[in-house]
Amino acid sequence: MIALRAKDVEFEVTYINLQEKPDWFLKLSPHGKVPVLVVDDVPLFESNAIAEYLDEVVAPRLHPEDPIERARNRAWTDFVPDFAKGLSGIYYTKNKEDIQAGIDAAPGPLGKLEAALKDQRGNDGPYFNGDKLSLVDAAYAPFFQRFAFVEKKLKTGVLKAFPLVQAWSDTLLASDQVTGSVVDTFEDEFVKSLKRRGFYVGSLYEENAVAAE
Ligand SMILES: N[C@@H](CCC(=O)N[C@@H](CS)C(=O)NCC(=O)O)C(=O)O
Repeated sequence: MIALRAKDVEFEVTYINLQEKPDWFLKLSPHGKVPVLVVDDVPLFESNAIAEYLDEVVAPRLHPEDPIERARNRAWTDFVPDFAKGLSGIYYTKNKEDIQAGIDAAPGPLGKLEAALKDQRGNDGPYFNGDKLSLVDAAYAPFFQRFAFVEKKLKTGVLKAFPLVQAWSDTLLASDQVTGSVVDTFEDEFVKSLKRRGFYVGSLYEENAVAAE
């Protein structure tokens, strides 16, 4: 969605209830996962494959023009699952004690990302490649968004030790292309899913916990 918005493409969105996936969706999505982009009746799946397709067919180019830089951006996009696990390891936990284990593990992937931003990207930001949002930004942004929601409750401060990662996250969270990529109720929906899945952090949103703030 971020890439579509950055390219100003006209598109229609259908949100899927992942608890009750409709049959038509399961026919389109081989792994039963979102996102899926249907182009001329052909379903494309996997975020990165969709983003790469869009970048090939719709201007403006969001990947760097230079093949070496492009390969390095793709390599850092491949790191997203490790990075996402580093952050979600903090809040996808069933009890309070496991949150600490997540906090202890997060500096591993965050440290690698900090080093990439410091030594490898070759610019001062604020986006990964400089002054414009690119596909690597679009790949990381959703995970920074979710972490920012729970961080309001957990207040772990884990990003503070990684100032370049923190600054990158701040930039992405302030970008219209990122904030406009989700429905207005996204935070509420995310919190509902945390509660439904029985994660400890969900309990911090109970009526009393909110009122006690
Ligand atoms: N590697 C896939 C992962 C997609 C994914 O995990 N989607 C989640 C939502 S963020 C999903 O559809 N989960 C539903 C399920 O697994 O049943 C991609 O990047 O597109």
